[in-house]
Formats: sequence, structure tokens, C-alpha cells
Amino acid sequence: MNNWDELITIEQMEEATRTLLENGEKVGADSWQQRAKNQTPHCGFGESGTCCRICTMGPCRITPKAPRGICGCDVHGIVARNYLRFTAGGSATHSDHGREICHTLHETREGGNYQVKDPEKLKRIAKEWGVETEGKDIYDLAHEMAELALLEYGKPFGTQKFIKRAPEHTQELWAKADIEPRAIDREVSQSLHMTHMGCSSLPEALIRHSLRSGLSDGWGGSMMGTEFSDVMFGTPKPMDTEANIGVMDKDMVNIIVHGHDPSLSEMIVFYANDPEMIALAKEQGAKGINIAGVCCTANEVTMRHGIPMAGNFLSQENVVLTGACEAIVVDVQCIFPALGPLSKCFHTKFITTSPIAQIPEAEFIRFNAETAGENAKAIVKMAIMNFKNRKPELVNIPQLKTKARVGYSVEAIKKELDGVCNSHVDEFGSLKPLVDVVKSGVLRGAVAMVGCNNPKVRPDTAHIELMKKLLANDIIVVVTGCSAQAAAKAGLMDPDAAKYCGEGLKRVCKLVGIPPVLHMGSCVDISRMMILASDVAKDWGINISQIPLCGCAPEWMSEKAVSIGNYVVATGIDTYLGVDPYTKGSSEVTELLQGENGLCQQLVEAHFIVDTDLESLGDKMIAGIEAKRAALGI
Ligand code: MSK
Repeated sequence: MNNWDELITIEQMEEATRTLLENGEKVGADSWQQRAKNQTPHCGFGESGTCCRICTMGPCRITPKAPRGICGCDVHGIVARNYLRFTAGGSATHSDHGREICHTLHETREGGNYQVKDPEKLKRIAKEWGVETEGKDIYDLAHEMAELALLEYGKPFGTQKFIKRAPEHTQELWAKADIEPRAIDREVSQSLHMTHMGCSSLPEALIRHSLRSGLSDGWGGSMMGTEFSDVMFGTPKPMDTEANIGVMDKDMVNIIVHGHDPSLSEMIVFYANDPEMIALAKEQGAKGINIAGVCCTANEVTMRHGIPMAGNFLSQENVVLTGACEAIVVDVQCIFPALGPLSKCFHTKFITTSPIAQIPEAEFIRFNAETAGENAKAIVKMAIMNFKNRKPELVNIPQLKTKARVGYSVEAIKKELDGVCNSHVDEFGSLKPLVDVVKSGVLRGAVAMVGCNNPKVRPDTAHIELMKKLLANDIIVVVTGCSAQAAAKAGLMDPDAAKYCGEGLKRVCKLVGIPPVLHMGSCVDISRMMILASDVAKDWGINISQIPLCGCAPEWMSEKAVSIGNYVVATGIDTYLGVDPYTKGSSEVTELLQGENGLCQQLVEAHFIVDTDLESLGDKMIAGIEAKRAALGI
């Protein structure tokens, strides 16, 4: 039996949260725990997807007595329309993040706020897109590529450029199913058009477009977000950091960065290291400046700078409840409006920076690429000057902290493997050693674990318990988003955690010098996982759907996660969900998405599996991986 006891347990984390909530009670703070109770039980129509409020004849709610809406739409059409709208919300959000990154790339200048840190990667993508690089100034090339990238959002003809990265078989499936993603904005707009009153109510058509809209995110907007972030901020490489709430430091000015877009956090990190700012912090009585992250902004800065991760989605209030947070600086997505009133209970400055995420009771400092340096400096200064306003009697930083090794971009994974096996396929190495250990059975397969926390699931339990189960069964886990932080908080990203794994995985980790859970980045970086799966399929000579691999989002909550689910399934990877996507009200839609011979399976050779029972979800994933192995005869 593996002894996981040396890891930080859920109970320890819950005890830390309990003491933080006590801190909050002293100052009359609200909490998500209380609000979740207030909101329970949830509306059954909403949960099953059977409420339609697309026009004002309703809202129409489907019951046995009222089986159709006023327009005559049946429950299957209503559930499928809601599902497509859910997907479109996620696709738009991820892709708009990608668009902001493309605009930032357009602002890069020699010696400017934003620069090209990985020119080789830029040139590689340029070649892939058929752009001449020879003799071109790197910034001219960056601007040309930024313009081309921005056209991917609205070009009138053609499909997303990056889909050519997928194996030929996958591209053929997409073409045959007529789901090749065209311009990103077109797929999102068409989703809204199809679901408008009086348009599509045929579930098959709506689910098919969900796959297409998801693909425009995963192989379009998100992939551009990841790739051009790497170009500007550097392609991640393995580095050591720390995680959990104990990364906050009572003697330092603590600045928490939260959200998704690295354009802001990169600048905050830069100015927090400015000697002038550090001197100012010391003048104010602090020992220095400590930056820590929450949610995907944390993932972005930890992957490139080793900035510690204070927590994930449902820990965002905890950082303020420590009473030691001088500023929580946010950009876009996954930010609780609760941070406004909560920060007022303490001395914390809650600073919003994007016109896209404007929140009551925050201080708004509009951040943009041209003034990024001044904006970031002003924010860091504001946090420093707030240090003296701390109330020492309210400072409570639970001493929970783990070691974590992060920074596993696809390039880094190939290099690490190459360091042991020296089997070059491209300039970084190859995935062949990985394929070989899976073929031989030393590793049984891999799971891409992603997604959020959700109060419907005991926070982090599903992520951590499922990971432990998979690791014990010699299944390697790659992670992004809040799943990554759950793993890091528990200690599963410490290379020493290999000792808890099954014998095969333990050997691989020791040999390659990696932790058993590999941090691949933020939510948009699930695109890295798509590239990894594609490259494994190519190096192995099989289809993606044949690889002993699956996706899993056990605690997901956001529209973005639905979009992700659609593109992961559409890429040929079975995806296991621990929270129902509001589709259980329609047997037809459930079959289209989840059927072993349903629409998704027929079109893209993969489907969803939804199970809210943790044990059974884990068992099904392992059985799924073993079934893929058996089908390959390995
Ligand atoms: S931050 S989308 S709570 S993973 Fe990307 Fe976490 Fe989910 Fe937001």
C-alpha cells in the first residue's frame, strides 16, 4: 500500500480554511461556503438544462405536463441549445484572452514593455504559417505574425491555421464531420445564431456545432494564446517553486496576482523585483515584496518565473482572509465579485485592471500595453504603501507549504526525455521514449487532469484523490489550471512524490528526474496537451483515439471548461467529468455526448463520461485506459 500520509492532506487544508474563516468572522466577512449553503438546493430545471429563457415568451420549463416550450421546442432541443450557448461562452472567453495576447504581441518593441523572449519559437510558427523569416527584423516579424493571428478571428474564408498540427487522421475526421473550425468569431457568432429563437432545435446539429466552436478555441484562440505568450514571455522550462497558503509571508508586502492574462502579471513580477520598489518596501517596514498567484495567473507566472502558487479557484478568498494580503490584483476570468466587499473587511486593496472584468468595490487601474510599465509600478507601489495599514491582530497565515517542480511545456517534456534517451525527432528531442514505456507497460497510460473547483465537490478532493489513484496504477498525470494547483498544494508536484507511485511510474520519474504530476500551465495551455497528444500519435504511428490517454475535469464549473471538454473530445480523447454539464434533462443529448456509440463517438472517436461518484469515476478512467491498451494488443 502506498503511504501518502506525508503529503498535505485535505483535512489539513480544511483546518487551515477553518481558521481563516474564523478570522473572517471577526470582521463580518462573507464566504463562498456560506453563499453556497444559501443557494442550496439549486433549481432543478437549471441543473437539468430544461429551462429556456432565450426569448421572452417564457421562461419555459419542461415538465411531464408541459413537454414543450411555447414555440414548440421539446426538451432535447432546449437542453442542446443551452449546451451550445454554454460552449460558446467558454470559447469566446478563452479566445478573447488569446486575442489580447495577439494585440500585446503587436505592441512588442526592442527595449519596450513587451519584448520577444523566444525568437526561435516565433520563427518556427512563422515557417509553419508560410511566412518568410529570412533577413527579417524580429519585431517586424512579430508584428506581421500578430496581424495574421488577429485575422484568425474574423477571416472570411478558410479554417484555423493550427489545425494542420493535428495528425492527418484527425484532420480527416474533422473535415468529414464538417466541424473544422473556421474563423473563431464566426463559430461563436454562429453558436448564438443557431440558438436564437426560431433557429436550430435539432440536437444533433447543435452538438455538432458545439464541437466546432470548442475546436475554434482549443486549436485556435487558446493555442494562439499559449504560443504567443511563450514567444513574448519565454517558453516554460522546469523550475522549482512552492505552493499552498503558507507561501504568503508575514514579513513581506504580499501581492496576489489572480486571473488569466500574463500581460499584467509579467509586469507586476518585473516591478516587484525592481530595487527601487524593494527599497521602498523596506522603508515601510517590510522585509521585501512577495508575489504569489491564484488560479491561472498563478500558473502563468509559476511556469515562467517560479512564482509560488498560493491557491486555486476556491482559495481566492483565503488569501485575503490571512489579513496579510496588501493587494489582490486581477485581470480577467474566475474572479469572485465577493473580493470587493471581502477586501473592505481587511486592509487589502482589490485592484481590477481590465475593462472586461470591472467589479464593484474595487480600485480600477486600467492596464494597457502602451502604459503597462507605469501601471504595474503604480500597483506595486500602492501595495507597498498599504503594508502599514495591516492589522497585526488579524494576521493568520496557516503554515502549509509544499515544494513543486513546474514548467513542463511540450518542448520541455521532450528535452527531459531526450536527456535520458537521446532519440531526436525534432530539435527538442522526441516523445519516443514515452511511447516506449507506455508500449512496454512500465507506464499504463496518461491522464490530462484539468479544470476548476466547484462547491458541489469537496474542494480539491476529486483532483487529489483521483491523481493518487492513477499514480498508484502507473498512470502519469499531466495537469493545467486549478487542477495543477490542487496537485501542487498537496505536494504531488514534488519530484519526491514519485516514491508514492506504482513501481513503473516511480522508475520513470527517478530516471527522468520529473515529478509524477507534470504542470503544463494554465487553462489556455490545454492546447499544449493537444499538441502533446498529436505528437505522441505521430511518433507512435497510431490515431489519437487509440492512445491509452483520457481527459478529466472532476471539479469543473465554468463555461470555459465546457468549451475545453468539446475540443478535447473532438481531438479524439475520452473526457471524464465529475460534474454534470446541465444535460441530464435530455436522454437524447446525453446519448449524443456520452453514448459509447453516440454522435461524438461516431464523428470524432471519443465521448464524454459523466460520473459524480469519485471512486467510480477513477475506476472508469483506469478501465478506459486498459481497454485502449487491450485494443492495441499491448
Ligand atoms: S482558473 S476556469 S477556475 S481551472 Fe483557469 Fe481555475 Fe477553472 Fe478558472
